[in-house]
Amino acid sequence: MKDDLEYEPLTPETLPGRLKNLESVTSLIGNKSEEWKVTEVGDGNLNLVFVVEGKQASLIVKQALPYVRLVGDSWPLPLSRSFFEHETLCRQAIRDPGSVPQIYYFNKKQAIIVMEMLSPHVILRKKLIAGEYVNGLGKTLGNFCARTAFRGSDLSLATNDKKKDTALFQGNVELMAITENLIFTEPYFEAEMNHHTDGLEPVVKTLRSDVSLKQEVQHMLVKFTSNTETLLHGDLHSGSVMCTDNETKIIDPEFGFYGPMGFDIGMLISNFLMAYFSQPGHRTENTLEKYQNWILSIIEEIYSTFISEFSNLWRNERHGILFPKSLFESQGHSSEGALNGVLDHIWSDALGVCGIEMHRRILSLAHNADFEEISDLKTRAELEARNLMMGRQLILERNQIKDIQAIQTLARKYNSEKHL
Ligand code: SR1
Ligand code: MG
Repeated sequence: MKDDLEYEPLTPETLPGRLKNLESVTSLIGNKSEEWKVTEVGDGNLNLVFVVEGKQASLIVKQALPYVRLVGDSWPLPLSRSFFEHETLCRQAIRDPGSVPQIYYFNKKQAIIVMEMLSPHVILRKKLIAGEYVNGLGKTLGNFCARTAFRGSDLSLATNDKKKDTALFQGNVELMAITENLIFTEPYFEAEMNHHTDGLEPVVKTLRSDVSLKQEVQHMLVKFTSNTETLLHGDLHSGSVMCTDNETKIIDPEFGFYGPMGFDIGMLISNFLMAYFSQPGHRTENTLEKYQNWILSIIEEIYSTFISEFSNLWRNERHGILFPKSLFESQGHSSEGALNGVLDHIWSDALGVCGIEMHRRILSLAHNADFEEISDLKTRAELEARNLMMGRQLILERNQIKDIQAIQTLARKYNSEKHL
C-alpha cells in the first residue's frame, strides 16, 4: 500500500486493490487478490473488521473509522486510536508472549492493522452466553494482567523509558475521555445517551441519589486521570478476549493508557460477574448452578494467578525505581511487606473499577449482550438489579472487602436476592 494514499475507509470491494502489493500480506494469503474472499465482520462499537481469506490462509484487517460506529458520524473519533492499539499490542506481545494476535502490517495514515486470524476462536462473551467452558482461561487472563501490569510499570521499566512512554500514551486522549465520561460519570445522572431496561427505575434512582457513591466513583476517576502506574489494555471486557476450548487470546487494546494497576483486572472480573448474574436468562435449572459456579471459579483463578505471577515478578524482575532491591534485600530486609501493600492497593482499585463497570454496562450508552440478549424484560431487569446493587457494595466497601473468596460469597448472596 502506498504511504501517500489519503485515508479511505475500506470496503470488501476496495480492500484487495489496496492491500494486494503488500509482501507481508501476499506471502501469507497469496498474491492473486482476485481470489481473496473479503467479509466485514465488525460487531464492536468503533471499527471496521474484515476477514480476508486466501486459498491457504486467512487474516484480519482492522481499520479505525473517523467516528464512533455505534453512534455514527455525529461523534467524531480520531484515527490515532489505531496507532495506540498497535503500540499497545507490540508491548503486550513482549510483556506476555503469545497472549495477543501476531501483527503482520500496520499503516498509521490508513489506520489499518493487519493481524493473525484467530480461528476457531470465538469471542469469550459469546461463549459465556452459550454456556461453554474454556480450559486454562483464568490462568491465561491472570498471567496477562500480572505480566502487563508489572512489566509496564516503574517496578520494571527504566525510568526514562517509562516516562517517555507515559507521555506518548497521553495522546490517546479522546479514548480516555470516552472512559472518563461513559464509565465514571454518565451512569450516575440522566446523561443524554444513557438508556436502561424498563422496570429498573427504582434501583436506578437509588444509585443516582446516593451522594457517597458518586463521591467514591469520582475518587476512582481521580486515580484514572492521575495515576500512571502502568500501561493498561484499557477495555478488557469479555468482548476483548477470544477463546477456543483450550486457548485464550486478548485483542483490541485501542483504549491503551497509563493508569492504575488494578484497572484491567477490575474490569475483567466485572465482566465475569455480569456473565454470572445474567445466566438465569440463558440457562435452564439443570445446567445453571454448575455453570455459574464455573464462572465464579474462573474469577478466583484469575485473581490467585495474578497474585502469584505478580509476586513472582516482584521477587525476580524488580529492576525499576520502585521498591529497589538496594533498599530491601541488599540491606538484609524483606520486601514482602511492601509487596503485600502494593497488592492491597491493586485489589481495592480493582474492586472500585469492577463495581463501576457493573454500573455503566446497565446504565450508560454501551451495554453488553449478556443482559441485552435476555428478551424477557422483567427477568432482565431483575438480574440487572442484582448486578447493580452488588456493584454499589464493591465501590463503597472496596477498602474492606478482603479477598476474592469474599467476592464469590457476595455474588452468591446477590444472586439469591430480589431487588425489584
Ligand atoms: C462509544 S464507545 C463505547 C464503548 O465501546 C468500547 O468497547 C468501550 O468499552 C467503550 O466504553
Ligand atoms: Mg473493543
